[in-house]
Amino acid sequence: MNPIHQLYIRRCIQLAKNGLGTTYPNPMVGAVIVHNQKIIGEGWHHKAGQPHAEVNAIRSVKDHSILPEATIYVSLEPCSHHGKTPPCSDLIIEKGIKNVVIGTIDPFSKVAGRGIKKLKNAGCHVTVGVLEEACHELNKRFFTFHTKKRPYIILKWAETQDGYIAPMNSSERKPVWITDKNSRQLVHKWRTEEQAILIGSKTVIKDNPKLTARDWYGTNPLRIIIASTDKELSNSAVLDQTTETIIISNKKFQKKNQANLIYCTTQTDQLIQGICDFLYEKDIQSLIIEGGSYTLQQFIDTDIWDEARVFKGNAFFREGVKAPKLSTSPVTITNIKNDFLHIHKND
Ligand code: AOF
Ligand code: ZN
Repeated sequence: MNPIHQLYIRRCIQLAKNGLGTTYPNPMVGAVIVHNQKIIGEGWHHKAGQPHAEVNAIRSVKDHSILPEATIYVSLEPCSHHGKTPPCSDLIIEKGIKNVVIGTIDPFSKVAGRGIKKLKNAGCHVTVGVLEEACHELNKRFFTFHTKKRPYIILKWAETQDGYIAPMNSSERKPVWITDKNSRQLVHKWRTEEQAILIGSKTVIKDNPKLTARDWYGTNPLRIIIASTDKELSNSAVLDQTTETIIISNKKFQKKNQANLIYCTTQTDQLIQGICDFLYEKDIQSLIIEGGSYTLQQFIDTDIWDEARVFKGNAFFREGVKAPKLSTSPVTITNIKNDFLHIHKND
């Protein structure tokens, strides 16, 4: 593969990452415009509803008269449809840009190759599949959502050296910390990167967490709680109505919807699949699950998860709540440098 193409697509990926956590339900996309081996324009997609990466890159070019001799590099196929914004492929054609280099195809059904077709039909020279794997990885949430019709699911927990996530009796309604302050801050950063966060009611009762990203700069994720009754959740921080919260159950609730609070009954006995279907309908593309052990294990046992991030603390509890077990699928551990294991499920 052409190393120059790879260089500029790598730059597109770098630019795209500026949108981590803010582009939902859109993907992160970066674009670079090159003329005579010099970058003359750059852009990325900031937020759904706002201009796409290609538009921002084209707008950043001072002299539009040289665009017909330039090459545009984009990490994702330029769109072909009228969504919240007009089609990028039309703009590329209109500006006379003849060379287009694309990282990967857009899996969104309204695009899915049509952008490439439009460009080719207009006489553009199109190269597709440069650093394809990296471009795919960049938008792992968006790709999983569109191909598997469910959110990208990250499991997160912290366990002691002897494999417990909580001590035997912790009835204080606050968490017993296994990890240090830095890892807690890292988790808050992670919360800003995902669209939603989910826990079971046992964790609400035991730890009374807020599930916000207060130790980091960014947006709080949508809170999702699996519960059976209203009583389980009374006087809980997750009901403070500061952030949108969904209470999800396979039983009927007495309560009516309130501000920032939605009660949802899944129609199915298969709770985990029901949750995924519900989140797909709501356009939620990513979910971080922060416990407890029972809830995490339900996702593992139904084999509906993509990634696990497991902290190992120094403590020994000797007894308590056992940590979940990743038993159903082969996995790859990709990150053992830091203080958490980064585990990816192999499909
Ligand atoms: C691109 N460049 O930077 C992005 C693209 O509602 P809209 O108009 O914002 O369209 C959203 C869809 O456009 C999104 O689902 C994805 O298929 C594509 N995103 N395409 O050419 C971009 N963000
Ligand atoms: Zn577009």
